[in-house]
Amino acid sequence: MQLTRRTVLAGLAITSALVPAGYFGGRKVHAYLEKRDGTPPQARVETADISIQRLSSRLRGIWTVKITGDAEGLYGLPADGLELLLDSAERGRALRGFIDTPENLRAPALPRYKVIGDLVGASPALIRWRLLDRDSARYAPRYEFTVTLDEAQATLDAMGTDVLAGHIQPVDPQTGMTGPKLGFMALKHTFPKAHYRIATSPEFVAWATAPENRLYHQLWHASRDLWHELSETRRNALRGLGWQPGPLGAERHARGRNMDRNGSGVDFFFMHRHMLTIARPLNAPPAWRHFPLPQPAAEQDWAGFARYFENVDGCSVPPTWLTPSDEKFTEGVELIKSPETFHTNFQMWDSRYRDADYLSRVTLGQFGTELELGLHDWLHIRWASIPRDPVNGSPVPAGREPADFSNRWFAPEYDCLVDSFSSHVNPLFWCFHGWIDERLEDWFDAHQRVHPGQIVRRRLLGVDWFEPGPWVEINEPWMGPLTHGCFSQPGVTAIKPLEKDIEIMKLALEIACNTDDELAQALNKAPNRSPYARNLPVRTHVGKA
Ligand SMILES: [Cu+2]
Repeated sequence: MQLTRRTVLAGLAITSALVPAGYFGGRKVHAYLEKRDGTPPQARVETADISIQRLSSRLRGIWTVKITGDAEGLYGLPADGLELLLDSAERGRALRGFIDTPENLRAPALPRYKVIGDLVGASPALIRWRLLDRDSARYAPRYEFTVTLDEAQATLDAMGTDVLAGHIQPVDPQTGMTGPKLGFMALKHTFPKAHYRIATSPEFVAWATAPENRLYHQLWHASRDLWHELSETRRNALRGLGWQPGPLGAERHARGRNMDRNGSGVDFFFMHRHMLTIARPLNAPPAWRHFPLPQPAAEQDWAGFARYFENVDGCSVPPTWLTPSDEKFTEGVELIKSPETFHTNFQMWDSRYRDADYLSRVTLGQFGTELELGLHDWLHIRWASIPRDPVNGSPVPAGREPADFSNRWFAPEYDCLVDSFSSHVNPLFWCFHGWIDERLEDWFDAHQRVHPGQIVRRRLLGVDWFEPGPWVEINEPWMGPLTHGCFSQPGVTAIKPLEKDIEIMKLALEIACNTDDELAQALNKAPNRSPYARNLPVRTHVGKA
């Protein structure tokens, strides 16, 4: 038959293909086909929504497994002491991992069972995955898991440890049929804080945790962080105690309008360099060369994944946490801790703040302010663990109230990085403040290269420093009132007795932090949120791409 336009159209009409096409038109055909059973929708890039991302972050890590029932244990593995690694990419919808003995999970050879599952439609009430058997012919499924992430158990446990409970069904590798159910439980390993991994000397701990040094560090930051929000009455009260940030009447706020033009960035660099000159002889942990990399994927490097979640070198990013009273804080912490932010921001800053081209264009004050309010705040948050009551270990997601000076917060265990009362007790503080301090030398070198001699070195209060000039805005960096004694610096009369100095600092903190001023309330909707958490990122892509 000759194919003419008429015969083709007639043929199409008979097979009915033309009827819906003509009837619905282009877009309607598409909708029609999508609705037809059995016709899969076109593939799209889809990212995990926020509930899946939060489920993933609870699943990710190392678990100890217990299997009960007729056949104890998994075929080919010992009955007791098995571990489960669970992993899911940041906005991924797949679940991967392994089950094997703790030794095999840390060895180069592929572990026996691989976890494979997806999180589409998953919730804490229902998570499913299969185990693929390395020793089977085609990496066939050998077990099917149906589990629940036990919310009640996690809430009951003071440490908030997650528990997975449910059942396993063995799959016959020959027939694909399932066998009788076995019971399954898994307990998540708690994340060991840096404090357990990075040794510090008793002298360092004694100095860092001394009440006067905790209060000094908190008040030094609070005064300059909150100054721009305080009423004149409160400012005068702080002036009366000598705790205004800078010279009387010419105070230098660190946040708020024009903070990059008042030289407060110089204060930031100098005070922390001064702290480092005290802490280094006490063997404070050394500076990071680079910011530590995010976790490796379990599927690619299971041993590295296990090392990361055991926090072997103390530098792993601790898990994020939910703060029910402050959703913006929850979201900001999640984003700052994410692997993507490491690549979009932290590694970019690591380059920019060593780049002579950038450094030679900025004054010390501009550089200090940019670094303090950006990278520095985010370093404190990225490497922070959920704040806990140091006496009973229970989580305090929103953190210590800034003017709560109950005894328990003075315990050495309280080293929360998002609270300036405790951050310098944490070993990681010295790793990243050491990194920040070394950028000052890069800044000096950059200026020497481009306009030699314009920055002149000097010693100030026992610290290697710089003369004021075209690139250094401030002659006398602010260290607190002369009467305080600033971290026991020599040559300054400290308030005696020490108890009086401590009480003055507590009073000054109450004035600065316990504010009911309308302006402060309006500017800061979560009044107790740490100043380190003032500039929080927000999620730009919610749920589906
Ligand atoms: Cu500090």
